[in-house]
Amino acid sequence: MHRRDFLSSAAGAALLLSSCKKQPASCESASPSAAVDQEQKADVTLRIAPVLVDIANDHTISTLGYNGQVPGPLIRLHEGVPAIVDIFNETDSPELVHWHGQIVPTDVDGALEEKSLVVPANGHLRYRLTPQPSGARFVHTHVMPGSDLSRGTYSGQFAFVYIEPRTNSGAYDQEIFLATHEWEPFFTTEEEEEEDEDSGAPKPPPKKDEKPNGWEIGYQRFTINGKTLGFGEPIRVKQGQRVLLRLLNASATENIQLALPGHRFQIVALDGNPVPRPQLVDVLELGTAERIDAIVEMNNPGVWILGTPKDDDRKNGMGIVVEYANKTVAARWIKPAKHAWDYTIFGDNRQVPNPDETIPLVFGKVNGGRGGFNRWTLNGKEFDLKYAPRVLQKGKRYRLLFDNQTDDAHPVHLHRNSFELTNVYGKPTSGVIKDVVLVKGFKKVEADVTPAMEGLTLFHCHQQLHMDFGFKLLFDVM
Ligand SMILES: [Cu+2]
Repeated sequence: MHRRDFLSSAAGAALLLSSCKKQPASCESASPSAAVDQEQKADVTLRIAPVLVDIANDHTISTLGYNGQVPGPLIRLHEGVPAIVDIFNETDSPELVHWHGQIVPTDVDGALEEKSLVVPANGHLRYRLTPQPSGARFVHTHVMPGSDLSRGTYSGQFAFVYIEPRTNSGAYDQEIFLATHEWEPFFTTEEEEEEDEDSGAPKPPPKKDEKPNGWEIGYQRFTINGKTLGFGEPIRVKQGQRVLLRLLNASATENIQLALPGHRFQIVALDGNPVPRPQLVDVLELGTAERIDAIVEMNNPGVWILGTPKDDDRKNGMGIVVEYANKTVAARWIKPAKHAWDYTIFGDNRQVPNPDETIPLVFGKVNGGRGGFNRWTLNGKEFDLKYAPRVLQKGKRYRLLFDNQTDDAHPVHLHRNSFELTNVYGKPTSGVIKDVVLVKGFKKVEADVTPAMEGLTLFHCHQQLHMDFGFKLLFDVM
């Protein structure tokens, strides 16, 4: 055993021992790393290291990734079956590996604010985690890069995690994992236009003494599974097949739409959780870190582009070719009709229980001015570790009232829990279980959460620039 192996596992054990002393009853379920045998073979091994990604014939990206590839390897785990995880950090900076969408103890969740175990620079970390719940999850770095656009979620540190359910679900002929990501980020003062302006409430007039909007992020290259449109293998299908697409928006900052001309998507799960009412849609929308499982019936032979409706972004790579057998024509794109994504069409009309408590969360923005960073506030406050966490009681039902008083869309994420959407833009709903919800400018969403596990729980906007500059809040579940 290397000395630093010993140090990292000793640090983990110490952390767990101290939490065990306080709460002996929860010790067993919350002790993923306490008794990990260092000799046993790991179920998952991640190596964080520099990687070169050929995203086009003539274009290579230099970034950080998992196991020398972007996306990292597909990780398949079984719900409720403990897995030993080995993480090797071959970089000179400490790293955090976050298991997004899983209900796991704080020490392995991979968030600094939750005091999770850190993967030391040029070091190693080993722990055990029990995957839950089943469905499409993912793993990504949780480092806060601030103004350094080479690190955090701007890098290639992301990989699919699929947690196999205890009972199998759904019939399909092919299962395809697709992750979107953008490259070569740069600072710009141009504001991103929203695709479906019709869903936005009228903007209040700007205040007289307000500074102009601060930095936004633009990108030069766009990829699906690390390749620009037309580079790399197409998705090969046969007429009559039912193809299950498991889509992930692995962007640092972009919310995206995707369409496949001549075909419709049957949405079967959002953020890995089956929806009460699967529905057919023409255009998918994915906020940063959102996942969609969609079945496409291949009944329109030809060669098509699955891509973003934004022409510039598609020309710069955001798409992948879908090719029917024995079809060799040029890939076709047809612009889809404008489309407003509506989470509630997948929900049902069940009366949801009244919450034990409601928690208003007002999103605010302080413009940074040209050459400055906008600051983001929750209930008027920028995140600061010095504030005491907001205490929640395990097992109680809380209603989070997201009130977006900014002109930006925010894909907000709650760690170590899933929530149930109960009201979206004024429409009541139920049964849609998610861990990220995209709250558009000047809109309101309500979501209920019943915390399942004790410990610190981070809430934040998943837009990297927003979470880096204030848009975070810490809960503590007792
Ligand atoms: Cu945000």
